[in-house]
Amino acid sequence: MSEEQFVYPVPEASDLSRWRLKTDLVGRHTWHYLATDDDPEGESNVKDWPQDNATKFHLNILKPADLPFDVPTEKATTPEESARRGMEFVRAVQCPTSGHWAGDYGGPMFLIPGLVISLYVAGTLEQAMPRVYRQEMIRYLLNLQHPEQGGWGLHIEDKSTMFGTALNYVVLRILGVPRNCVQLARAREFMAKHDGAYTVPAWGKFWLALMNVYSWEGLNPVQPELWLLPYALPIHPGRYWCHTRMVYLPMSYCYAHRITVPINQFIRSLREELYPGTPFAKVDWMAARNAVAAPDNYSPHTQVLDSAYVVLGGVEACMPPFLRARAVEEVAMLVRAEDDNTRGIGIGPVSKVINMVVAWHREGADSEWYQMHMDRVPDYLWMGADGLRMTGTNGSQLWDAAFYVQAMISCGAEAMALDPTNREAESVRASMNAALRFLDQTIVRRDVPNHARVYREPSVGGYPFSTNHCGWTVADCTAEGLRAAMSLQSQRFAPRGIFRHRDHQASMDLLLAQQNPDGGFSSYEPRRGPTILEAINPAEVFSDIMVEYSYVELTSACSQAMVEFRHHYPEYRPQDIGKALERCYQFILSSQKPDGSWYGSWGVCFTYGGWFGLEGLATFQQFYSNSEASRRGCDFLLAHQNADGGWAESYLSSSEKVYHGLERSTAVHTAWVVMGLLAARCPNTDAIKRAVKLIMERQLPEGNWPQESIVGNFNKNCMISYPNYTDAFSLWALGRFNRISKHDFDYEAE
Ligand code: LAN
Repeated sequence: MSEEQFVYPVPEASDLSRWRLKTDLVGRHTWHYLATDDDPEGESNVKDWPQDNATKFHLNILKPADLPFDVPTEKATTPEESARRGMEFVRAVQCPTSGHWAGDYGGPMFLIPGLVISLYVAGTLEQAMPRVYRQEMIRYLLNLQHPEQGGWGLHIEDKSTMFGTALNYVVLRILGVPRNCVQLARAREFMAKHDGAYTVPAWGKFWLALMNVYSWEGLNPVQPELWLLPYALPIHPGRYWCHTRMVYLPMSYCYAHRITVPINQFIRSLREELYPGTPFAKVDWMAARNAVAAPDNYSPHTQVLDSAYVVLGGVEACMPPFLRARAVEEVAMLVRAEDDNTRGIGIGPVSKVINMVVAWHREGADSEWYQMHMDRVPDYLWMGADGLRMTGTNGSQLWDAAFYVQAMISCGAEAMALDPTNREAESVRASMNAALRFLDQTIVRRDVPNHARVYREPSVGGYPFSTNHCGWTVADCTAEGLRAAMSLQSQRFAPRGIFRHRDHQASMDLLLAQQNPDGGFSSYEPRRGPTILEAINPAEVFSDIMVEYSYVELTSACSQAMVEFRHHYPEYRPQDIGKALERCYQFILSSQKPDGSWYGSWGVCFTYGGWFGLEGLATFQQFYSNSEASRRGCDFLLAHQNADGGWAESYLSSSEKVYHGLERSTAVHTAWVVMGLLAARCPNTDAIKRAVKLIMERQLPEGNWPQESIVGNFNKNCMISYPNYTDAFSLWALGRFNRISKHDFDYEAE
């Protein structure tokens, strides 16, 4: 490009002291920028709404003086003291209204584009995101541009990919960054190296088509008629993994209508920018359909998929209009049902924003339906020290709360709360009771209306990953929520009757109904379709997304919940639980790899899987001493212990499915392994002590633990942040270690 180039100044951070994180009773969080006496931009006024510690912490501006305790200058010298300090900090940043712990659930880099493009299409960008938000989003994206490669990846630690680069490029342009700045020139260079944006993967093609900078001709068919097929056919979309079907559902609506924004000067310019060297009019759209840039092509098309697309392409050319019309009505009905059932939140960030386009297209931006969506956009926005991002769900509220609760109980919260001489007793009680109320607000107590008709499972008794208003329940969230609720409710200081016995029993009923025929547990639903459907996985950048699978983590979590439940309710469905447990056991054994490891699908990676595998075996009284599987599981982990005493894994473990250690251990990976080894009653207590020492060394003076490498994963190839893991798991590992070391490592005495 011949234009003069300049470095676009990365926007300065807005005044961080003017941001507020608001949480309501059910744990919904939204970020607000407040006006000051001198500057009316923003809501309310800073004087009327003080900034709390949780907000300050998330913005990285919390000062020692803000904390309700004195920050020590020396590191803790005993694991007991380390745990006490950690708990003190955690209580200080618990959200005051809801009783949960908020956190940045960012990481994926393909979410902002969906949101910004949808809002642009509907003409509501400024309404949804006032100026400061847009500036903060630009800052975030420019902060995350790859320093050498010049683009963006699938997630924050990834190499540059076409998916990340083409889409975030368009976002920056929509947000007002001029084309002739150095940063965008570098992104264009990356795209040019990979044949221009027409090699963007399928979901990218979709977003670019909505923006009128990709031809709908360049997309493989996404036909709504599939929804009219008999459910008995394995290919029926109602059988896909819920996230996949909820994304393809509104996508098929947009495809059927070939929704696109009108062409204007800006779009014309984008068309030039995205396809350097090839004029837009000359792009071969038929060839583009299956063109995917090399760095993106994680799950290449199969022969089966390509052949299916040829057939579907032929069908599309002669689709009878009456059939299309009927299919579109069916799809619109399902989209509306999803929006109503989740109050506009949706199951996830991708389907939410495509549903938003559907609502706008059918009823307009002023409609109550579209405005319900607008109201829920802030639920997905998270303000951090490095700018504003979109999150992977509307938060990880329930999931994190369940871990914090279990961690604190294991650290001896009950004894602390009941000790009249302990100056922290009252604060511990208040914190735990607030968490109990949060769990009570979050359990789902009704099914979705007419659930089978809209391809939903029953939900009563389940816990969602985020909030009750989202309402999609997840098996291991139910398991962890149930464990946390049962143990909190039975703390001697807990208010009685927050949960009824029937609530816990309903959770167990739901779990029992969710076991797969192979004995394992999958994420949201029992598997509905055959795994062979993976042969038509169209997403290119993810794998194993077409149907549910059984996972060792979920199976282990559900087994642990069943064992604890049986302890509280020995009379309730003992036979069913016994049988279910036996099948879990078989699944956990069968999912172990020959080298003794377990692949973790939702955390990075073998340390996560290993923790759940060992913990799962321990629920069946299978330990290092009496179980070959447990022994091999421990030995695998021990063989990867770092010189510094801990463990750390790169995200490459998840995508490449082989162990990729990092030299510098992290507190989270180390804590997972410590818990696994303790559960297995591993006799190598030296290894465990060294690991605990590392966790203690990593603790910050305030009592919390720093963020290290990214530790969450989904669909094998994408990573996601779990900032609350550092404190929750470090504490949990310390708590469990302290109980054992108290007994001089006599595991039996525990
Ligand atoms: C999550 C987050 C939590 C996660 C666990 C509870 C940890 C897991 O044990 C079960 C699966 C679950 C619920 C899960 C499923 C997939 C999610 C929702 C995510 C990883 C968060 C984001 C991701 C979602 C699919 C992201 C949007 C991208 C698409 C490919 C649609």
